[in-house]
Amino acid sequence: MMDEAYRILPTIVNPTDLHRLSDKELQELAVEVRQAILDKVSVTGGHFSSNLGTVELTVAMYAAYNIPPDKVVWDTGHQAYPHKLLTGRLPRFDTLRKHKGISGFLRREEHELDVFGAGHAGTAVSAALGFAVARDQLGTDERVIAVAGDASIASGMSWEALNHVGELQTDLTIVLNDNRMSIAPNVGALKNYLSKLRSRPWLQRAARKAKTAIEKMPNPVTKVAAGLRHGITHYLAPDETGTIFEEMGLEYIGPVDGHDLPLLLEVFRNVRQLGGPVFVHAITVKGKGYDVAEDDATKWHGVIPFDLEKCEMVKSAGPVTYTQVFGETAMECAEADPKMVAITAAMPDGTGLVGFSKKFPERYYDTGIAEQHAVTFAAGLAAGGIKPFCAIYSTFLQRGFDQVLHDVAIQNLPVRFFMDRAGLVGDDGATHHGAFDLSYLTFIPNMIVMAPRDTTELREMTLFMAGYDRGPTAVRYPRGSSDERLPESRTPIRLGVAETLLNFTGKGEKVALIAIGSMVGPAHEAAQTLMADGLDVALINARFAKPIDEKTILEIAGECTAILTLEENSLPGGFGQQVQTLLNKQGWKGRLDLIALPDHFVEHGTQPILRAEVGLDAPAIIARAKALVQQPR
Ligand SMILES: Cc1ncc(C[n+]2csc(CCOP(=O)(O)OP(=O)(O)O)c2C)c(N)n1
Repeated sequence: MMDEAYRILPTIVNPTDLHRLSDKELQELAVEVRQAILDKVSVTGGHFSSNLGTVELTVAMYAAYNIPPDKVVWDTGHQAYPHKLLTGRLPRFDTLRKHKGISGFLRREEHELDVFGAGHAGTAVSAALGFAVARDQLGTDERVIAVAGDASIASGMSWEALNHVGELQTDLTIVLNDNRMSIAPNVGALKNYLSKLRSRPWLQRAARKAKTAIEKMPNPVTKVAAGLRHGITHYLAPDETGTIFEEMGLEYIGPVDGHDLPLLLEVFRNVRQLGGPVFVHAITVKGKGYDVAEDDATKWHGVIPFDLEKCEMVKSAGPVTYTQVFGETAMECAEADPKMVAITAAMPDGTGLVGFSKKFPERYYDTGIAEQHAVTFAAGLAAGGIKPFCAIYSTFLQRGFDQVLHDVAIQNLPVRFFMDRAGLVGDDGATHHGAFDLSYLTFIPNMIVMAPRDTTELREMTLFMAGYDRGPTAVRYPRGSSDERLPESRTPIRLGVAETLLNFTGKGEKVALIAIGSMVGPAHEAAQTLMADGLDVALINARFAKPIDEKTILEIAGECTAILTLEENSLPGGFGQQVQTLLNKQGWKGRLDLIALPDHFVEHGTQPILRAEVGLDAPAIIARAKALVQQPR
């Protein structure tokens, strides 16, 4: 549908524009918002099923509240496309997740009503409480809402925040968007508890009854508020014990049908009047309104462009991915060793562990969005004599940094970390790039840190890690597949030993490329041009970021006066700086250039665009190498 075909949505620039609409027009608007998500995301790709589930919630909140100054903090932000559409971004929606286009998440730089950016889950309640307390400190009176999903609310941070909310008792509304799904089906005891709450009488029925009672009251505003506070919530289930949220000092309202717009409008208009912390439990359907997405919300969580009419998303087979190779090798390791177990933190599909979960269900653990727990759980398993494979994306392991250091490394426990999505991930942008793991892991004593040059090497490194029991090990690998142009000749993985892919030939000015992981491919490509242009190029595949192969590096340094290091990790604390320290220590007098990610947050865009933008592709390497050899010695 062309943008002109929407009647109301193009007239909405700010949420306050919703105030001039009748409830019937708001219904129509919700239909248009859902249609816009279908129309736009089927063309751009992006997060899909979560957004279809938040349409009515968003329309109702934005109609009932006064935004701005009222504030809504969205957890993670992958379900906030309705928010984007109701804040004037329909004309830019075709640029969703494209380079220089609008982000797939909330970003403060993008819009003033993206009041708090995110991408990692579990931050909304903390941030919203911060806004609420800032309001109290400053003496203003706006309302603050946090919207969190049922998987995000189970994360440790959310519970730390709820604990604090219950203590502070300030005015804050937490909306639980409960669709029973994480990316995969949700897990954990809290999920079971939420199911119990869902089985209570739904607010819809009670509200109608309460409404009749409230309507008889003389002062509508205060009485309705009072009615909700002391009527509906207790009216709902007078015989039942309080929910855990009530026990923690929050007013629990729900369960409420998160797609019943008239009811949601009623609820939010009333909740807005309530003081203190309020917890609204909305039941939604992930993928709502698009049958195939309702039926398989995991498949439709994040989509590539697809045929909207045929409901078909055709993923081309493509070369084998790192994720697949890890998944398969993990199963191979489990076959060989009954003590091996695998752990994911809510990412069974993304980490490649679905096959493992089916083949070895009793040796597979999904902790939910709980990276900190996942790491210390793995440490406990290792201390208890089990061999944990802990598969967490590079960006999400940042959450478990202290656990890696304090629980795993100090005790030198043989936990194996598998960090998918290392380097630039593409369309998800700054919150998801795995830009820092080589830095944040290599300065930890006892850690062994590797990066494979291709998928075959990932398999070999995984097998190496399975057999290494003397302490913690980690391997980081990029999103996607490996560079097919690399030579097939292999040397076995040995601790701290690099692989020499190209030796000096003695013809031309010498330059050595020392690359790690995903940069070996582009370095190899660049080397072909540099050699054709008359340079004598050596190429080292470093394999280990810790311990680095000092012997090989010093040998090569002894033969040349120009070295480039290459890594898809930020410069500070990364691989190149370790090489630099080593060469400085040895008093090497040559010319050194470190190619790495820049010291700023890289935005979203495809991986090739971003790699070119930050100078990590072959043309950039060629230019840097030529500039280096032209520098005076
Ligand atoms: C710290 C962290 N770990 C993992 C993820 C990956 N992730 C993105 S969305 C999501 C599921 C969120 O589920 P829920 O909060 O219930 O929201 P829904 O998508 O169901 O609306 C996960 C695991 C993340 N964004 N942040």
